[in-house]
Amino acid sequence: RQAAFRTDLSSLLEQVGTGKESLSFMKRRIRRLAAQWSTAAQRLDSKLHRRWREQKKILVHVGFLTEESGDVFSPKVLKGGPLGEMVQWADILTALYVLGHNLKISVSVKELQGFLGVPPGRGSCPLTGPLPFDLIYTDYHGLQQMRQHMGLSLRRHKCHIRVIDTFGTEPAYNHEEYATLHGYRTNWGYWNLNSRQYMTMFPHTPDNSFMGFVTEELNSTEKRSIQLNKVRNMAVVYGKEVSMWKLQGKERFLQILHRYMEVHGTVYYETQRPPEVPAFVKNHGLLPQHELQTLLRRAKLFIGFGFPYEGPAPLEAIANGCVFLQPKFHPPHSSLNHEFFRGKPTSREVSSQHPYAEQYIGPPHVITVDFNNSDEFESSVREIMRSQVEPYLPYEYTCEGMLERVHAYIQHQEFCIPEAPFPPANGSRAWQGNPFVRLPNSTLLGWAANGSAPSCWPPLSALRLLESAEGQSCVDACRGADLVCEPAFFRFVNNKEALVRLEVQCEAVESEMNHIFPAFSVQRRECGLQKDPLLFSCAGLSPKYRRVCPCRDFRRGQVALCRDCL
Ligand code: U2F
Repeated sequence: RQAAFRTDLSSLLEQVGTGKESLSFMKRRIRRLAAQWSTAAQRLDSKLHRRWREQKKILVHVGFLTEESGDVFSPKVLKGGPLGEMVQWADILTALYVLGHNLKISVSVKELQGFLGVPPGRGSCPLTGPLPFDLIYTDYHGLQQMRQHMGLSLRRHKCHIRVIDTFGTEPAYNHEEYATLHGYRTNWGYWNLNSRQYMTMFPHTPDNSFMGFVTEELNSTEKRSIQLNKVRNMAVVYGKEVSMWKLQGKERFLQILHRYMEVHGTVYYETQRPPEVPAFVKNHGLLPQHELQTLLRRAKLFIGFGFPYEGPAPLEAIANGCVFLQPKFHPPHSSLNHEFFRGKPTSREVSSQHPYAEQYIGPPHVITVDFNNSDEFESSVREIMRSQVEPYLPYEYTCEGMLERVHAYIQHQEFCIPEAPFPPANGSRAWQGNPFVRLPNSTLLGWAANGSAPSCWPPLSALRLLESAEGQSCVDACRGADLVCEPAFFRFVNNKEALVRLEVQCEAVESEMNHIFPAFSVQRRECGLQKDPLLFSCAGLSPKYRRVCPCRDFRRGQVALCRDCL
């Protein structure tokens, strides 16, 4: 069946259900953004030239909202607790629905069992028949619940699963045996999925797929009126919960800020003003999303104190014409040195409160400074007050951008058919000679487009082969060449021909289970190829090795997609 774009969200709203504050928050958001989604659907439809798209049967099981997982989030919705996850799930549901798929939504184990056709009361009874869905979107809690209630059959069906995973899971943590043997085992990882089945909130490591969420977009009239109504000396502090105001040394820079600006906050409180919030701060209490937007439209500056990490609010502030001022982390925060990231299945180093804002947006919208340096802090505040900054929203965070990306994933990502090893064992015609060619930019090697290139998504024409420096990951090596690492291409560069083309001297070529491979050591003339495709990792790095990196081009403002990816 063909999927047809939907612009009326009323039946989605009915499907979302009631009885939890989190669901009410999600429904308010869906309603508020309905008009934007509808315009985006029409635009994407014509961009794709009304192309035929297959309608998929999709189950969305939101594990963290189930009673069985403890549902710690719902009671905190009106009390300053995390809303980022709710924002993202609301947007995922809307995107799938607007794209025209056949959707079932579950927020309890009972509903999950009902949809999967597992008889109630026979919790561990495996699902025997075929899976009644093409795709299941869930989270780590949901995966656990499916393991309990689908039993052995989970293994058979897991290629249909997509795991919404805010901070991401790196391949070394996902591979059960490897994680156990090499100290990467955490409470979350080790599901042996294809790492691209994990879908993140921001484009962290490209080993995972970037799902994202949306931010409200302004039309030109709104943008003009914002420019007219900006209050030059108005700052809003990022942090809706008191604990976010406990940053060490905060008094000092709040005082500096207060010397220049009127400081506003949206901190939740019950009866009394929290002592952590200085008296000069105009605290509005926790605001509904649309009122926060109104506040941000007047403000000039949105300032972070270092927590929460990587939330949606800075994008909303920047989209409403604020400058986001945030602390640089030196050394970077990670699962090795910070409580919040401890036990998360990633080694990613977080260089500031919001690395996406820092790396993908940057000045003049985002200013990242060392908050311990009072002079630098003060001059940034002064500079921001003088600057003229337009509202800005990266395309990938617009409704159209999210629809485009999710559409591409649904139509092209395929994890159920095993990817054939490459080069093929029997030396087929596709593999004659060395398929790598030098591209005009002399450091780049690409794949010779000779018509017999194996089929793949992203298309192989996007492949660019690079080597990293010692101690550098492929994430950084590709980024340094204005490209992104593409894990789907590892199988095409995990071979001797790629090493030959990179002019590597190998005394021996080992094939090993090691998340650093393919890689080589110049000094020791050792080369290593990857034995287990599950361990292909853009994120992996080692001071001893240079990585062999499969990079690709990307669309400006839509890093998840290459030029020929749509
Ligand atoms: C992030 O979660 P948070 O909920 O702490 O992220 P925020 O950036 O604060 O914003 C979430 C939403 O809260 C809304 C705002 C954002 O869309 O519009 N909001 C509001 O409605 N009223 C207010 O007064 C203030 C904000 C992240 F998303 C999670 O994944 C992490 O778990 C968490 C911890 O790092 O940070």
